[in-house]
Amino acid sequence: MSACTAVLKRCTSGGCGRVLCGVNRTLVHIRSASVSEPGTRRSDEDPLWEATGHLPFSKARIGSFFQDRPVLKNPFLEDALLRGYLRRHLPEEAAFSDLCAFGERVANEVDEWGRECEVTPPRLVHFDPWGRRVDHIVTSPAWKRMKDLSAQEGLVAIGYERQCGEWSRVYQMSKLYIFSPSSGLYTCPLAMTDGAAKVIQSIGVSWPVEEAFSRLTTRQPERFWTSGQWMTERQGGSDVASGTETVAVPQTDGSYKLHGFKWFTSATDADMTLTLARVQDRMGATTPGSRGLSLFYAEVSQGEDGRLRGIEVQRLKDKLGTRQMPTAELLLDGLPAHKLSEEGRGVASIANMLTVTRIHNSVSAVAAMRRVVQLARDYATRRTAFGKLLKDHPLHMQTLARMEVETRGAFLLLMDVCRLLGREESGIATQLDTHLLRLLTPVVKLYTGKQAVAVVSEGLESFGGQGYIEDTGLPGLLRDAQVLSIWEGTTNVLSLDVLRCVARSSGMVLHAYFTHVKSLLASASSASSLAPAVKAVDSALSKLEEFVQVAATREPSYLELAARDLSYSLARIYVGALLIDHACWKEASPSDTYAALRWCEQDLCPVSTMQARGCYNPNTPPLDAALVYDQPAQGKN
Ligand code: UCC
Repeated sequence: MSACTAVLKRCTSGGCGRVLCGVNRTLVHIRSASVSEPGTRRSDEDPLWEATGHLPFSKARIGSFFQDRPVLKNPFLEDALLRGYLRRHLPEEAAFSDLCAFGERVANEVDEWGRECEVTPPRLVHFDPWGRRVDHIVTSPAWKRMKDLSAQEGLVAIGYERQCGEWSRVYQMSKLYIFSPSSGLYTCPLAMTDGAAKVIQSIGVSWPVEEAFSRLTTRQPERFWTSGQWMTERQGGSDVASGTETVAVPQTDGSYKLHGFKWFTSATDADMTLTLARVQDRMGATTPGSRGLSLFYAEVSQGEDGRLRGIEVQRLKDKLGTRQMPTAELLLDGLPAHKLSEEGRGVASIANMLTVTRIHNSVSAVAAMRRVVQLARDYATRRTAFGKLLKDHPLHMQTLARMEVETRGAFLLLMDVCRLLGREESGIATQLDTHLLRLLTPVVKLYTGKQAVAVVSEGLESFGGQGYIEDTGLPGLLRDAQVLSIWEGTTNVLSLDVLRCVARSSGMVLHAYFTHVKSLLASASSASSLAPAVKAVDSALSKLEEFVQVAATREPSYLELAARDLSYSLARIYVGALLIDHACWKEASPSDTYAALRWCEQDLCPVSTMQARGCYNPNTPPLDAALVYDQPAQGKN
């Protein structure tokens, strides 16, 4: 007779009454029996029930199988490509061991804090108990710990200490990449902090931002500041030039007071911000458009009454994801500020910040892909279906392998942009490097932002229904990925930025691109195992050159319609060349070659494919619009 049947039998024969009398002992028994860990079997407790004679009338019997959860291991040690890339390029052994130790900390300590940030989101306290307006944004203890950790680990500082010379940005971004999916979105304030430090450095580290720069880049938690980047107003965040209403009123001491309404301010618990505003003249008039915008620095501080100086927090945003982080609507009501740029040079001055935050955005995107792949492959060693582990189902492995290829490609593109940024900041960038950095920054941001959603979504599916369950922590990965194609310029806005930099450089950025891809392919020409990949990239590059030649003779609207496909083509071809290059490295693995071959099987030049189909012809936009606004024909139901 099974233990279960025995219990049932005793219950129906009146034995349950005796259990009721022995309440205390039974409760103790139940509590200790219920703490078994998921995945452990509980058969050893069954004889106990029989021996004590206490019937578990209040104990639901829920079976003995529990699925093991996926386990996060050291994300640095688990990442063969990251380690290979760094072994190939990074000369510093110290950086390598720092990343290894940090990976251990992320897996064993930080990841739990990230979860705590998610389940304890920030809240806004408008009033104190006596009715005074205070506007306090209350964040979780874990969020505050993330700030201290960020300083201690030098997550911003590494980029400015430059201990690894031209590879310092690669080192810094590798650390952020390990941190990002466990950071509870603390990578967002760090992105803006890094961007602000970069802007200050490019303008000149002097009064009134000398102290701020040292705080943004310190490793001392008690001194560390984060920065906001308040660019979006109610008219929107893309067309900054016409959407910015905020005015700057000059003060007699040379400072300004800002008045305006910032509609999306991320990580609003920052200590300072960089923001745009229009300087008012004596008559109260301002200059419209981009030429009227200047860049301002403001500290976020409390007055003696406990209120924020010159700021009212209207409300916190209720968002799909990034819930760990406060995002607020702010009324600037006389916020004291200092002008940092020349008048009318606001957008150009904040562009350095955009470069850095777009790279950070890409770090988060690739890191999300990598994290979901790491968890999915671990889970595949624990989950059995149809008589075998998931890892032994070829179709499941094919799906994970496709995610892996996508992640590898995105990673190499990201690291190449970090390499270029590092070269520029070390003063050794060639003109080709500078052009490439300008062109590839919007490309890496738009491509990885989009791919992160696809890969993370696929990753969730690989957990079956559990991927859809909130307290596994998996759905948050997808929600947080969704913002990455929106923040810091949407896919279309960045595609237009690609066209803008092509036009402003008179095509020089494209010239640099073609030159560099050709040189990568040339050094791979003797690797026979990579021949199909080299051929595919070479042929796609020729098609891209042909497209550019044709497009140059057409109306600007032709290129505008092709902008998105062009950006995708730039990304796919470049990534193909990088994967080939990495696979040619003397210590490369067979998987590096396989990844390159697989990547190059896709359409590497969609802009040429679409051009051949007439997708950018003048008759297309009206047809697109007619399709979107399709109406039933008159007289029909
Ligand atoms: O999303 C937001 C908050 C998110 C929170 C932070 C997350 C960080 C990542 C976290 C990871 C975990 S804030 C809002 C996001 N909004 C944007 O990113 C703006 C999107 N719009 C654009 O990028 C547009 O292209 C604009 C605003 C730049 C276009 O403005 P204009 O005024 O029409 O621009 P112009 O006239 O084309 O350029 C003005 C000057 C030029 O310099 P000069 O005058 O010297 O020729 C341009 O060359 O700015 C220069 N410029 C640039 N330089 C413009 N864009 C760039 C650029 N990307 N790089 C270098």
